[in-house]
This record gives sequence, structure tokens and C-alpha cells, in this order.
Amino acid sequence: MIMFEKVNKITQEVQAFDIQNKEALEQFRIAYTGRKGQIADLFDDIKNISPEQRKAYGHEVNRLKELALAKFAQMQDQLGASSEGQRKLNIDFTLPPIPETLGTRHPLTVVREEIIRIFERIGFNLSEGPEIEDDWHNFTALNFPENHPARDMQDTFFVEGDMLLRTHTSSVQVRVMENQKPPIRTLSPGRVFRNEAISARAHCVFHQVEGLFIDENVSFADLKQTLYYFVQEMFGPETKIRFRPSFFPFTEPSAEIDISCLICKGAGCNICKHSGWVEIGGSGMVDPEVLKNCGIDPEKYSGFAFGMGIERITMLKYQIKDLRLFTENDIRFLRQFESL
Ligand code: 2NM
Repeated sequence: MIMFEKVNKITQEVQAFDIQNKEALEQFRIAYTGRKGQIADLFDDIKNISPEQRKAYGHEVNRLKELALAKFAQMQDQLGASSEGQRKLNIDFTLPPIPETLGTRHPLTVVREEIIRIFERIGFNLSEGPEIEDDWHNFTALNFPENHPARDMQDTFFVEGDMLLRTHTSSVQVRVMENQKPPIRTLSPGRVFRNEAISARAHCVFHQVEGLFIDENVSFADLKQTLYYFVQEMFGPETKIRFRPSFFPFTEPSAEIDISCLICKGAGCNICKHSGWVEIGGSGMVDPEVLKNCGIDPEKYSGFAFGMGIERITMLKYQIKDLRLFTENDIRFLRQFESL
């Protein structure tokens, strides 16, 4: 018992010891942690302890030793007493180095590049255009009537005068049609902007890829076959495609593009709201009025166009449930795409 009290007493002394300067630090070392210090004496005393109490005693002395060493190291740091030489000696050169962590591509980048590669194989090139657009390229050339709700402040970010943040990348395709002669086969991926409240399903900035195919005798069958090829390549050979009649100002006829639900394979689940189908975009035959607006003769040429949301396709492909994950840059989310 006496020995345990001694440990307690020295513990209290160590705790109370006021180290203000390097001299005090050295005194502390000599008194407690040094080779001939009191803690070393306590270890020597272990031979005088009864075998039943030896384990508990050893435990207590070890705790005291750690406490004293920690205090010493801390004060040594604070007083700047440890020399560079000593520090260097503390490095274990045999340890393996910390490996470099690889950066990752963002899942939206992975999917955008995959979409580009798929359309590249059937002759689509890439086109880009400005994110700040004028009314003509974003709306008027695309046959949006003057009073269309998309032209409302509630839906579109206006910059100044008739300048706005593009609400789709169709504006890029208007520029292509104005500047190139058919045949045209072009893909325009890019950021688009809509004045929406941010939620799990919507964001005011998102990514689209639109496609445009113009030549003589292009038909709705060409549209269907092109998109069928795309969904097979993108989502796998089991994937079914369905076209649902719809309306867009710039296409006639128009159709929404649905694919069979990847999660439940059509049986019905939360993702497809128990319908077995999920929407991935819209499409249609370019309205002759739009061709005319862009300087292409609608008597000679026809074409189809389509548009898809890259976030939506990425969410379906990787079962991502919340759009906000794409912009939060949480490293735990991004790391999951390390090998892609
Ligand atoms: C969609 C749906 C349907 C489209 C139309 C055009 C253009 F410029 F040729 F008129 N580009 N993209 C289009 C057609 C986009 O997105 C849902």
C-alpha cells in the first residue's frame, strides 16, 4: 500500500511542477523522467511488491511515466528547448512514406465524357457557345412565343437588356445552324441556368447535353434509332427505350425519352415511382420555322434534336439520390469515383 501512495504522491508532484524556463525543465527531467529519476526508482521497487499487486503497481507507474514524458515533451516544445538535431533523430527512416492520394474525376465529368464518346462513334462533333446569351439565340430563333413562361423572370436569369444566362444549350445549336451548312451532326454539352430553388431534385445551375442532326431526308426513325443506340451503349443492352408524345416550341413532333428503370428492371420501385420507366430527356424533329430562322432551307433539309440532363443520367447510372451531392465537394462522395 505504501508503494501505491508513493506513486500517487509523485504523480501529484509531477502535475504541480511549474516549468517556466529551460532550467526548470532540466530539473524536472533529472527529478522524474531521467535515468536516475524518481520514476526509474519506482520501476526498481517493483521487485519489493507482492506478486498479486505487481501488475496493478506496474500499471500505475507506467501511467505516471507517460504523464511525465508528455508534460516534458509539451514544455520542451513550448520553450523551444528541443534542438533541430534531436528532432531529426526522432524520425524513423525505415517507415514507408505516406502514399500520394490520387485525385478523382467528378462523376458529372465521367458521364459527360462517356456520352461524348458514344456519339463520337456515329459521327457527332462537339460545339460550344457562350453561357451569357442574347434573347435571339436562347428564345426567339427557337420559336418561343413572346409571352412564353420560360421568358419570365421567375424562370430565367436576365443579365441586362436582352442578355440572359442560357436556359438550355439549344442556343449553341442555333449558332451552329447559322454558321454551318448541312449535313450537321453536333453535340453541345454545357452548363445551363434556371431560376429555381435548390432541392434534392433541382438546382439553378445544371448540365445538359443536346444533339442536333440535320441533312436531307432525316426522319423520326433516324431519331429513334440514334437514341436507341445511345441508351444501349450508356445503360447496357438490357435497357428498353420508350418515346412519349410531348411538346417543345422548337420541335414538331416532339417526344419525351424514357428508359426502362435500371433499379427494378421495370418491376416498379421508388426511383421510377412504380411505373417501370424513367425520363432521361426530350427530343423531336426540328421545327421548320427554327431551320428558317437559322438560314437553313426547310424544303431541302430536315433534322432531329434532343436534350438530356447530365445530372439526371449520372443519378440514374450511379444511384445518387440527391442532386446537392454534386456541388458540395464532400471528399467521401468524390472518392467513390476514384477508378472511373
Ligand atoms: C430538347 C428537346 C427537344 C433541341 C432543339 C434544338 C434545336 F436547336 F435544334 F432547335 N436543339 N435541341 C431539343 C429538342 C432539346 O431538350 C429537352
